[in-house]
Amino acid sequence: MPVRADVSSVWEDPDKVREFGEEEVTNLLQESLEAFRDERNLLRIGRGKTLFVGDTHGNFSATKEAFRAFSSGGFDRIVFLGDYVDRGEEQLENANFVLSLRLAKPERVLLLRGNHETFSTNSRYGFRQAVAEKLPEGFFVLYNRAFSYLPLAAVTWDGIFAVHGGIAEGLDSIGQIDGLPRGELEPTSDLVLQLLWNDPSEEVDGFAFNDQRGGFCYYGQGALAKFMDANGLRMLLRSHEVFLEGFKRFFGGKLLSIFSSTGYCGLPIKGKVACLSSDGEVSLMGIEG
Ligand SMILES: [Mn+2]
Repeated sequence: MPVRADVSSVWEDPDKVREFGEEEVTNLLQESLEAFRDERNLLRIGRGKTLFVGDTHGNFSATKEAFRAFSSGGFDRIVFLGDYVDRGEEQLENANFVLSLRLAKPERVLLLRGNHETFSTNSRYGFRQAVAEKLPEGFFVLYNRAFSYLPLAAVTWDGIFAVHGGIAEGLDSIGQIDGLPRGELEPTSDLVLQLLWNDPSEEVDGFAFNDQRGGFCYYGQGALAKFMDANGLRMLLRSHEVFLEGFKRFFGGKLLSIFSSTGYCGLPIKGKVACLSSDGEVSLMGIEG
């Protein structure tokens, strides 16, 4: 019987995550996999003050800062939009931290899958190496197995659609999302890949080939408006792209993109998180770290 990871103590003191040994990590990953597997692909968020966190990419201190803002700000829940690993200095700590939060209080913590929570991507951008430096062979696949069951998107009570990349060409209804396959280390579904990889663009109206992202799409205002009208949505909240100010609004404010790490790849990013009040107002908050 493996030693259980003490996720409640991590909730009280995030740095406790540094004390996890191999058995605790094994248990954390197995319990996370089982918890995600029991969730739907599309999470439903009921009315309440909600904090959204964009890419953190191994920046454990930025994630801790976001969690402090959540804890001290009277929030009902926190939603992470993916990209916990790759690039940063403390990728294992960052991943273990968000997984611990999710297990400690599942009703208050939601985790979505980012494009870096896929095998081919995190093999290339640092996570495989970060795991190999601290844990025996085999753990890299255990992490990816847990990641493969992460939910893909969420929708709030007041019509905000939250997803890592964006809308997908060929996906007309949010109701289709629950039917998409999960549990693949490397997603094979074109729609899953687009949800994780697509980027908005003011230069196109519908969908267009995105040559920066190797085969995925740009989506324009027309494509987004059509999707939002068909699904009774009012805003798309996503992450996935770096902006020096930590955010960018597109399409007259119908889309908000946030990035929550700081100092990403040597760039002086002013990381931001997004706050949704229980009245449905969306505001931005700066992240140090
Ligand atoms: Mn991304």
